[in-house]
Amino acid sequence: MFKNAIVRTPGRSIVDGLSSANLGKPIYEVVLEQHAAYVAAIEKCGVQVTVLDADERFPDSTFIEDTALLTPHCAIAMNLGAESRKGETTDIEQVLRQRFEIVEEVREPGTVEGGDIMMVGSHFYIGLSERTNLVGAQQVIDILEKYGLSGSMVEMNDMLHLKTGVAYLENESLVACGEFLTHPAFQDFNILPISDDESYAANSVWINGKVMIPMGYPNSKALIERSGYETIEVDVSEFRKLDGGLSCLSLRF
Ligand code: CIR
Repeated sequence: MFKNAIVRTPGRSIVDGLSSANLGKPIYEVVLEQHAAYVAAIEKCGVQVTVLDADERFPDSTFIEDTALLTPHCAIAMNLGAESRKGETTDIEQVLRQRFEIVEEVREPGTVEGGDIMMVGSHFYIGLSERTNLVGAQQVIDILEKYGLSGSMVEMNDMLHLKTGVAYLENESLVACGEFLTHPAFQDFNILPISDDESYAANSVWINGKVMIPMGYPNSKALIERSGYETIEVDVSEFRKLDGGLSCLSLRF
């Protein structure tokens, strides 16, 4: 169960965020509305949300999930793989030090982004993406093992982050799309397959028994509900324009 979440208000500079989506620039007023609705949806799941001020220096800083991994034993501040995002961690480390006794760090030449890490109980799957390298992933695994946790690496080719295409919904179940449908790392799970035309819905988030899913993906919604979950739809279309999904907008612990 999650008790807390940390989010960061999007800044006006979000219009200059990294993107490969070709969906146009986000509209700031709508970004703020969608972000507020996202926070309200998490609160509805019984989670206390800390909202950090916007940081205009970093256009992508609202995608706060990428900056850290939070475990019951320690926080791990990431060294982001995207050059323009590296500075985001400095500020987050201060925030984490107020909440966690132990704050570990991923260091150069290792790079890891939190969107590449999927928690399954005490095990953490780490995608080797263009943002997360082997040295960084090994650093995270070494840190996890110090605290009785474990990690393993997942080869991947097609997606920005691991959790762009797979999300653990507890109960041995996960939603997956594309390359993760047949990926050897996930074959022991009950896989709820997300079709290519709804692949954005593979970035859903389990929070305290409910599944938050992006608005506008009816087949995925029906599939998840048929599998026994209550869903909460949240419109994050403005964040999609920057390759961002539901999970990347918060750190949950
Ligand atoms: C980026 O490219 O870094 C941002 N525009 C989107 C980050 C999305 N993060 C995530 O999926 N965890």
